[in-house]
Amino acid sequence: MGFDRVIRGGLVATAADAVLCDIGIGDGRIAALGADLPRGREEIDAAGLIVTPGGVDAHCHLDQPMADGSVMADDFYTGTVSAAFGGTTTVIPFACQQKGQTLRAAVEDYHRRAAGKPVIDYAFHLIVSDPSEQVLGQELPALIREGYTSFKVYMTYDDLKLDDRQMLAVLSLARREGALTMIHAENSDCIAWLTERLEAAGKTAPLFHAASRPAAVEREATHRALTLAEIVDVPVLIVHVSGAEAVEQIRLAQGRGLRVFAETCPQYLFLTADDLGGDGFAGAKCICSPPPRDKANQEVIWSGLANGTFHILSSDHAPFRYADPRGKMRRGSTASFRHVPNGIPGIETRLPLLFSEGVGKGRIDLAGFVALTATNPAKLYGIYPRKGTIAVGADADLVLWDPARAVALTNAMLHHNVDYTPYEGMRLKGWPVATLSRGEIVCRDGALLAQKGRGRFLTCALPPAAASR
Ligand code: DUC
Ligand code: ZN
Ligand code: ZN
Repeated sequence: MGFDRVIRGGLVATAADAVLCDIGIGDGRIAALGADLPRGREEIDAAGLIVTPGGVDAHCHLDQPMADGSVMADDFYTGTVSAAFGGTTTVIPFACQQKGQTLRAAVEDYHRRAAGKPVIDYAFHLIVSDPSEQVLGQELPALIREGYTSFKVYMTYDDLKLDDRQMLAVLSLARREGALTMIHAENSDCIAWLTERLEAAGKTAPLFHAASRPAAVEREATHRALTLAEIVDVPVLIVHVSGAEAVEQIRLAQGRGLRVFAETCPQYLFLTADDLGGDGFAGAKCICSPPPRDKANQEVIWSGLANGTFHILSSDHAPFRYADPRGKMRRGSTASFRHVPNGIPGIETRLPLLFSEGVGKGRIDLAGFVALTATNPAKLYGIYPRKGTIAVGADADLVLWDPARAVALTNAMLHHNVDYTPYEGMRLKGWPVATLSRGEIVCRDGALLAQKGRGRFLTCALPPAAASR
């Protein structure tokens, strides 16, 4: 029995090593790895290219209903097409419970939103915003057992936040059920107080978003989140860590032997708070939370990627159009930063940015790149080894990189439905030239070859890292 496809002669990179070899693909899976494999029905010449596992973007927001009336620009079609062009083959967005809504209704609604649209495979995290007795006693345990094994909780945002007591209740359920809790760590009351003072002083421009959420706000909440997790004795993952002060808390806890996982995002490597101060309202394009910090903090984040503090790098793609009454300009171009939807697009640029500026500039090695962007997220969220690696039996989710391709990033070349990229004009070296999902070529040399809706929903196993001791 021959192979459906053979990828021939690429440098095949995993989180462990990189080897020049062929990849034989059959029935959507990797069937063989080795030198001089027999010819396949189709041959892909990968000489001079690097082959990595398809990226797993374990923190992105697609078509998520928003309580403030803003509307995300990307649905499960545009978002996954954009992801695929950027070398990502699995996305894990969030089924978000609105307060008063059952978790089950949130999940069902999110499946309806996804139906018939994704071009790559996808799983769901949950967002628990209303941990009622019914949710904690019945819905959440049932959903975890059905394969929704990770959920995010917020310490800020009025429509989503939990208080410490609710956090403890949710964390102890995670411990009992073996689920992984992702925590957005910012101190809500401090943000509200600072925002009021800034607005009273007329400081409402986008730049002041950063001043309303200084590093201390993130540091305190990170410390508190880790303390709550320690009290319950449960592993947690701190999401979108922005800088040195939160990193210090995480390293302290890790050094004390607590099982603390951490995620960061490209915006904390490539943007600073100054980017929120662009002409007029333009800084709104870079409003996200936590906000980008400064160059010194960027260096600390780079070190954390290299030294193992961080386990995953996700996009936190939260797509709002800029010149749009449903997006960043929801309340016009003179609105207070408080009314600007939080989030920036980045589902397509996540991997190219880290490949070029991380691997290309020697800040991380190729194995580290694969670990941070594919293998670790797959392991942390219970879809490994089907996803996140190149091994016999794994899904043939693969990316072919041309390490020599020079690209000047423009929004026009991206495939999301957002009218800007915060990285406009950046010069990168290295680009994904083909992406395969379950052995099918989804995109190649700028052309989309996938059928809408071909992506499959993945249930997640209990994450081994979240198992209680
Ligand atoms: N912050 C979040 O917590 N979620 C989406 C985007 C953002 O900036
Ligand atoms: Zn968040
Ligand atoms: Zn997010």
